[in-house]
Amino acid sequence: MGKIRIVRLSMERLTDQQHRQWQIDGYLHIEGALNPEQVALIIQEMDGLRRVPGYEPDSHPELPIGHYTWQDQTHDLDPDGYMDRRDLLRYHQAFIDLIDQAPVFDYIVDIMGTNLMLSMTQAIARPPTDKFPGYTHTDGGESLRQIRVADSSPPIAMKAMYLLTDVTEEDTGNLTVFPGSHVRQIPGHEDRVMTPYSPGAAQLMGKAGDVYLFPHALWHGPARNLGGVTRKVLLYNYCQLWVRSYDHGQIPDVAQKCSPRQRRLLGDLGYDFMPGSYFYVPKDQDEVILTG
Ligand SMILES: O=C(O)CCC(=O)C(=O)O
Repeated sequence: MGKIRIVRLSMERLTDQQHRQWQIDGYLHIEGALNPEQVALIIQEMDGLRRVPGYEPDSHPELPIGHYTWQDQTHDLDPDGYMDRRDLLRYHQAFIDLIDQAPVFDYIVDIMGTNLMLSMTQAIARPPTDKFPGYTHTDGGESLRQIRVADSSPPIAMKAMYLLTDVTEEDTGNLTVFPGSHVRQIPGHEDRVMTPYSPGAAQLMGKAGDVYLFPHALWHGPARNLGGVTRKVLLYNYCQLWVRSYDHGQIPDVAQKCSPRQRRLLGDLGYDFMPGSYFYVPKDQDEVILTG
């Protein structure tokens, strides 16, 4: 127990001011989370995904909304074209490393507690176009539009959005958020289509290597990109361990290449699944998460 406390002290914590901002606004902007070399490597690997098979959006009428199916390649092979690829870990160690990279993962543990898992990875490129109007939503489908935990509670699920390109002006594909909407529902949202231009929206700015943290219950989404540069981001989502991944039904094979902490974050509890497995967390949960 003493050892765990010492290690926990060596993990970074949010400042009191950041905690307050998380509670009140429902998002945090951490500058310089990735260094330029990491950003360059990730962009190179992301661009390379266009020519290899993977999970891409599929709007087949028989599939429920928001599903991705295994496809031969990305529809747009231009490195500056549109891309939306899920389940990234299989492609490169750089994507695995991001699962629990300090200090972002430390902050996520500070927010979520230690009983957490990784629920999704995604790479999105949004090229400049006047055809895409942007959109606004909560994550977690219908569910986290209805459930908003108290501001003093860890979220049920949250995400880290890593900027891989600079977004320093409005309408360049900015993440747009509705501050406070994670704890106070937006009145009348059922009767109108929320957009990045609805009253209360804030377009965030940032630099390549920065990360935004926000819970699934916060209304958010991409603004238009009317700039001159394709905006590229990675998304890493985390949920409470009793929830589940929405990239995998089972522990993915890539877990064999992962550290014990990364495997735990992929849902490997250290024993074969049996009914009740995710009800109480494994006895070594704190140790595995806090010691890496
Ligand atoms: O910014 C994007 O391209 C999509 C981000 C988003 O809507 C999300 O993270 O759910």
